[in-house]
Amino acid sequence: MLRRPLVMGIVNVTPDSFSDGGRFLATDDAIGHGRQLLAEGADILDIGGESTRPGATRPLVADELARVVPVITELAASGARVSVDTMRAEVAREAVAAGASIVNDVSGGLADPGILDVVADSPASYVVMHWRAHSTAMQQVDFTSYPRGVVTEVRAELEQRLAAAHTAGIAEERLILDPGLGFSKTAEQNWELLRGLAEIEALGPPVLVGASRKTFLGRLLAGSDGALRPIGEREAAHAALVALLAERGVWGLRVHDVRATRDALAATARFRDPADG
Ligand code: PMM
Repeated sequence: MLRRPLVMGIVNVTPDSFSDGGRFLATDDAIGHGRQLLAEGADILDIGGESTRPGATRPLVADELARVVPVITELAASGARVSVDTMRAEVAREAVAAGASIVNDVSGGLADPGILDVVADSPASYVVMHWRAHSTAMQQVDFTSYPRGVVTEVRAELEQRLAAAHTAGIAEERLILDPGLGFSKTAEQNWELLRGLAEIEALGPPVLVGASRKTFLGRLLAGSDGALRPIGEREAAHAALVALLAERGVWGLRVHDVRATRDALAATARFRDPADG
Protein backbone atom coordinates (compact mmCIF):
# COMPACT_ATOMS: atom_id res chain seq x y z
CA MET A 1 0.00 0.00 0.00
CA LEU A 2 1.26 3.44 -0.93
CA ARG A 3 2.04 5.55 2.15
CA ARG A 4 0.04 8.75 2.19
CA PRO A 5 2.06 11.94 1.93
CA LEU A 6 2.71 13.78 5.17
CA VAL A 7 0.77 17.01 5.45
CA MET A 8 2.87 20.00 6.46
CA GLY A 9 0.56 22.80 7.59
CA ILE A 10 1.80 26.34 7.09
CA VAL A 11 1.92 28.66 10.08
CA ASN A 12 3.00 32.13 9.05
CA VAL A 13 3.85 34.35 11.97
CA THR A 14 2.60 37.52 10.41
CA PRO A 15 4.56 40.75 10.68
CA ASP A 16 3.34 42.45 13.77
CA SER A 17 2.77 46.07 14.64
CA PHE A 18 5.52 48.01 16.37
CA SER A 19 3.97 47.70 19.79
CA ASP A 20 4.54 44.74 22.08
CA GLY A 21 0.80 44.24 22.12
CA GLY A 22 0.95 43.52 18.40
CA ARG A 23 3.75 41.06 18.89
CA PHE A 24 1.93 39.07 21.55
CA LEU A 25 -1.16 39.03 19.38
CA ALA A 26 0.83 37.65 16.43
CA THR A 27 2.36 34.95 18.66
CA ASP A 28 -1.00 33.93 20.08
CA ASP A 29 -2.63 33.93 16.67
CA ALA A 30 0.08 31.70 15.24
CA ILE A 31 -0.08 29.26 18.16
CA GLY A 32 -3.87 29.12 17.82
CA HIS A 33 -3.56 28.58 14.08
CA GLY A 34 -1.03 25.79 14.62
CA ARG A 35 -3.32 24.04 17.08
CA GLN A 36 -6.18 24.28 14.63
CA LEU A 37 -4.07 22.76 11.84
CA LEU A 38 -3.08 19.89 14.15
CA ALA A 39 -6.76 19.26 14.92
CA GLU A 40 -7.43 19.18 11.17
CA GLY A 41 -4.80 16.48 10.68
CA ALA A 42 -1.47 18.20 10.03
CA ASP A 43 1.49 15.84 10.55
CA ILE A 44 4.02 18.69 10.69
CA LEU A 45 3.70 22.42 11.38
CA ASP A 46 5.97 24.62 9.26
CA ILE A 47 6.57 27.83 11.17
CA GLY A 48 7.98 30.81 9.30
CA GLY A 49 8.68 34.46 10.11
CA GLU A 50 9.90 35.64 6.70
CA SER A 51 7.57 36.12 3.75
CA THR A 52 9.06 34.78 0.53
CA ARG A 53 6.39 36.14 -1.76
CA PRO A 54 7.78 37.87 -4.86
CA GLY A 55 8.93 41.38 -3.95
CA ALA A 56 8.92 40.85 -0.17
CA THR A 57 11.68 42.56 1.81
CA ARG A 58 13.60 40.64 4.48
CA PRO A 59 12.95 41.06 8.22
CA LEU A 60 15.82 41.73 10.63
CA VAL A 61 17.25 38.57 12.20
CA ALA A 62 16.09 39.76 15.63
CA ASP A 63 12.53 40.22 14.34
CA GLU A 64 12.49 36.82 12.65
CA LEU A 65 13.68 35.21 15.90
CA ALA A 66 11.09 37.08 17.95
CA ARG A 67 8.36 35.88 15.61
CA VAL A 68 9.18 32.20 15.36
CA VAL A 69 10.89 31.10 18.58
CA PRO A 70 7.96 31.55 21.02
CA VAL A 71 5.60 29.84 18.58
CA ILE A 72 7.94 26.88 18.06
CA THR A 73 8.56 26.56 21.81
CA GLU A 74 4.88 26.39 22.58
CA LEU A 75 3.79 24.09 19.77
CA ALA A 76 6.75 21.71 20.12
CA ALA A 77 6.14 21.52 23.88
CA SER A 78 2.60 20.35 23.19
CA GLY A 79 3.97 17.46 21.13
CA ALA A 80 3.77 18.77 17.58
CA ARG A 81 6.38 17.85 14.99
CA VAL A 82 7.71 21.27 14.04
CA SER A 83 9.61 22.55 11.05
CA VAL A 84 11.13 26.03 10.83
CA ASP A 85 10.90 27.85 7.52
CA THR A 86 14.09 29.92 7.51
CA MET A 87 17.13 30.67 5.39
CA ARG A 88 19.22 31.88 8.33
CA ALA A 89 21.75 29.85 10.33
CA GLU A 90 21.06 31.74 13.52
CA VAL A 91 17.30 31.29 13.28
CA ALA A 92 17.75 27.59 12.47
CA ARG A 93 19.97 27.15 15.55
CA GLU A 94 17.49 28.83 17.90
CA ALA A 95 14.54 27.05 16.32
CA VAL A 96 16.12 23.62 16.81
CA ALA A 97 16.95 24.55 20.42
CA ALA A 98 13.28 25.51 20.86
CA GLY A 99 12.10 22.12 19.56
CA ALA A 100 12.02 22.18 15.75
CA SER A 101 13.02 18.84 14.24
CA ILE A 102 13.08 19.95 10.59
CA VAL A 103 14.88 22.94 9.05
CA ASN A 104 13.04 24.00 5.89
CA ASP A 105 15.49 26.19 4.00
CA VAL A 106 13.94 27.57 0.81
CA SER A 107 17.42 28.56 -0.36
CA GLY A 108 18.93 25.10 0.04
CA GLY A 109 21.89 26.60 1.88
CA LEU A 110 22.63 29.34 -0.66
CA ALA A 111 21.37 32.35 1.33
CA ASP A 112 23.40 31.62 4.46
CA PRO A 113 25.82 28.70 3.97
CA GLY A 114 26.43 28.48 7.74
CA ILE A 115 22.98 26.92 8.04
CA LEU A 116 24.43 23.65 6.73
CA ASP A 117 26.84 23.44 9.68
CA VAL A 118 24.05 24.27 12.12
CA VAL A 119 21.94 21.42 10.74
CA ALA A 120 24.94 19.07 10.62
CA ASP A 121 25.55 19.69 14.33
CA SER A 122 21.90 18.99 15.18
CA PRO A 123 19.63 15.96 14.83
CA ALA A 124 17.25 17.88 12.52
CA SER A 125 16.13 16.90 9.03
CA TYR A 126 16.88 19.40 6.28
CA VAL A 127 14.64 20.45 3.40
CA VAL A 128 16.75 21.46 0.40
CA MET A 129 14.56 23.57 -1.86
CA HIS A 130 15.48 24.78 -5.34
CA TRP A 131 16.13 28.54 -5.19
CA ARG A 132 18.13 31.07 -7.12
CA ALA A 133 17.57 34.50 -5.61
CA HIS A 134 15.83 36.44 -2.88
CA SER A 135 12.20 37.49 -3.34
CA THR A 136 13.06 40.99 -4.52
CA ALA A 137 14.84 39.55 -7.57
CA MET A 138 13.58 36.02 -8.16
CA GLN A 139 11.02 36.76 -10.88
CA GLN A 140 13.52 38.75 -12.97
CA VAL A 141 14.12 37.20 -16.38
CA ASP A 142 17.73 36.25 -15.57
CA PHE A 143 16.60 34.07 -12.72
CA THR A 144 13.84 32.31 -14.66
CA SER A 145 16.13 31.37 -17.54
CA TYR A 146 16.72 27.63 -17.94
CA PRO A 147 18.33 27.14 -21.38
CA ARG A 148 18.68 23.35 -20.90
CA GLY A 149 15.08 23.06 -19.70
CA VAL A 150 13.73 23.74 -16.25
CA VAL A 151 13.63 20.09 -15.13
CA THR A 152 17.23 19.38 -16.16
CA GLU A 153 18.58 22.54 -14.58
CA VAL A 154 16.60 22.31 -11.35
CA ARG A 155 17.78 18.72 -10.98
CA ALA A 156 21.42 19.71 -11.59
CA GLU A 157 21.24 22.65 -9.17
CA LEU A 158 19.57 20.52 -6.48
CA GLU A 159 22.27 17.90 -6.94
CA GLN A 160 24.88 20.57 -6.16
CA ARG A 161 23.01 21.60 -3.03
CA LEU A 162 22.78 17.97 -1.92
CA ALA A 163 26.53 17.65 -2.39
CA ALA A 164 27.07 20.78 -0.26
CA ALA A 165 24.84 19.32 2.47
CA HIS A 166 26.77 16.03 2.38
CA THR A 167 30.08 17.88 2.56
CA ALA A 168 28.86 19.78 5.62
CA GLY A 169 28.15 16.43 7.26
CA ILE A 170 24.36 16.09 6.97
CA ALA A 171 23.57 12.40 6.57
CA GLU A 172 21.61 11.32 3.48
CA GLU A 173 18.67 10.05 5.52
CA ARG A 174 18.12 13.53 6.98
CA LEU A 175 17.67 15.20 3.58
CA ILE A 176 14.40 16.09 1.84
CA LEU A 177 14.18 17.70 -1.62
CA ASP A 178 11.73 20.31 -2.88
CA PRO A 179 11.46 21.60 -6.48
CA GLY A 180 10.55 25.08 -5.17
CA LEU A 181 7.43 25.86 -7.17
CA GLY A 182 7.16 29.59 -7.87
CA PHE A 183 10.71 30.40 -6.84
CA SER A 184 12.44 31.82 -9.93
CA LYS A 185 9.93 29.94 -12.07
CA THR A 186 7.19 31.03 -14.41
CA ALA A 187 3.78 29.38 -14.26
CA GLU A 188 4.63 27.15 -17.23
CA GLN A 189 7.93 26.14 -15.62
CA ASN A 190 6.03 25.05 -12.49
CA TRP A 191 3.82 22.78 -14.59
CA GLU A 192 6.86 21.36 -16.37
CA LEU A 193 8.47 20.60 -13.02
CA LEU A 194 5.34 18.85 -11.77
CA ARG A 195 5.26 16.77 -14.96
CA GLY A 196 8.97 16.01 -14.60
CA LEU A 197 8.97 15.23 -10.89
CA ALA A 198 10.39 11.75 -11.55
CA GLU A 199 13.70 13.44 -12.44
CA ILE A 200 13.83 15.10 -9.02
CA GLU A 201 12.76 11.90 -7.26
CA ALA A 202 15.61 10.10 -9.05
CA LEU A 203 18.12 12.11 -6.97
CA GLY A 204 17.21 9.85 -4.05
CA PRO A 205 15.85 11.77 -1.05
CA PRO A 206 12.12 12.01 -0.34
CA VAL A 207 10.32 14.88 -2.07
CA LEU A 208 8.21 17.68 -0.58
CA VAL A 209 6.00 19.85 -2.82
CA GLY A 210 4.43 23.21 -2.05
CA ALA A 211 1.75 24.19 -4.57
CA SER A 212 -0.89 25.50 -2.18
CA ARG A 213 -2.46 28.87 -3.18
CA LYS A 214 0.44 29.72 -5.47
CA THR A 215 0.19 32.21 -8.32
CA PHE A 216 0.45 29.55 -11.04
CA LEU A 217 -2.89 28.19 -9.84
CA GLY A 218 -4.33 31.71 -9.81
CA ARG A 219 -3.18 32.08 -13.41
CA LEU A 220 -4.59 28.69 -14.44
CA LEU A 221 -7.98 29.72 -13.07
CA ALA A 222 -7.85 33.37 -14.23
CA GLY A 223 -11.04 35.00 -15.45
CA SER A 224 -11.62 35.96 -19.09
CA ASP A 225 -10.36 39.45 -18.19
CA GLY A 226 -7.04 37.90 -17.15
CA ALA A 227 -7.56 38.64 -13.44
CA LEU A 228 -5.93 35.95 -11.28
CA ARG A 229 -8.32 33.76 -9.30
CA PRO A 230 -8.19 35.11 -5.71
CA ILE A 231 -5.91 33.28 -3.27
CA GLY A 232 -8.76 31.81 -1.24
CA GLU A 233 -10.46 30.29 -4.31
CA ARG A 234 -7.71 28.03 -5.61
CA GLU A 235 -8.31 25.03 -3.36
CA ALA A 236 -10.25 22.77 -5.76
CA ALA A 237 -7.39 22.94 -8.29
CA HIS A 238 -4.92 22.32 -5.48
CA ALA A 239 -6.88 19.27 -4.32
CA ALA A 240 -6.52 17.75 -7.79
CA LEU A 241 -2.74 18.21 -7.54
CA VAL A 242 -2.81 16.66 -4.06
CA ALA A 243 -4.42 13.53 -5.49
CA LEU A 244 -1.92 13.29 -8.36
CA LEU A 245 1.06 13.88 -6.08
CA ALA A 246 -0.22 11.25 -3.64
CA GLU A 247 -0.33 8.79 -6.53
CA ARG A 248 3.30 9.64 -7.28
CA GLY A 249 4.17 8.74 -3.70
CA VAL A 250 5.67 12.09 -2.69
CA TRP A 251 6.88 12.29 0.91
CA GLY A 252 5.08 15.48 1.86
CA LEU A 253 2.81 18.33 0.87
CA ARG A 254 3.27 21.85 2.24
CA VAL A 255 -0.23 23.33 2.41
CA HIS A 256 -2.34 26.12 3.85
CA ASP A 257 -5.66 24.25 3.92
CA VAL A 258 -4.94 21.10 5.92
CA ARG A 259 -8.56 19.97 6.10
CA ALA A 260 -9.12 20.11 2.32
CA THR A 261 -5.79 18.34 1.76
CA ARG A 262 -6.64 15.52 4.18
CA ASP A 263 -10.06 15.19 2.48
CA ALA A 264 -8.41 14.87 -0.94
CA LEU A 265 -5.94 12.31 0.45
CA ALA A 266 -8.75 10.32 2.05
CA ALA A 267 -10.61 10.09 -1.25
CA THR A 268 -7.40 9.18 -3.11
CA ALA A 269 -6.54 6.40 -0.65
CA ARG A 270 -10.09 5.02 -0.64
CA PHE A 271 -10.23 4.97 -4.44
CA ARG A 272 -6.93 3.11 -4.63
CA ASP A 273 -7.36 0.63 -1.82
CA PRO A 274 -10.67 -0.83 -0.65
CA ALA A 275 -9.15 -1.76 2.72
CA ASP A 276 -8.06 1.79 3.43
CA GLY A 277 -10.67 3.96 5.12
N1 PMM B 1 6.91 27.99 -0.52
C1 PMM B 1 6.87 29.09 0.23
C2 PMM B 1 7.55 29.17 1.46
N2 PMM B 1 8.25 28.12 1.92
N3 PMM B 1 9.02 25.92 1.64
C3 PMM B 1 9.10 24.81 0.91
N4 PMM B 1 9.82 23.76 1.36
N5 PMM B 1 8.46 24.68 -0.29
C4 PMM B 1 7.73 25.70 -0.82
O1 PMM B 1 7.19 25.53 -1.93
C5 PMM B 1 7.63 26.91 -0.08
C6 PMM B 1 8.31 26.98 1.17
C7 PMM B 1 6.10 30.28 -0.26
O2 PMM B 1 4.75 30.03 -0.23
P1 PMM B 1 3.77 30.72 0.87
O3 PMM B 1 4.08 32.20 0.79
O4 PMM B 1 2.42 30.38 0.36
O5 PMM B 1 4.08 30.13 2.20
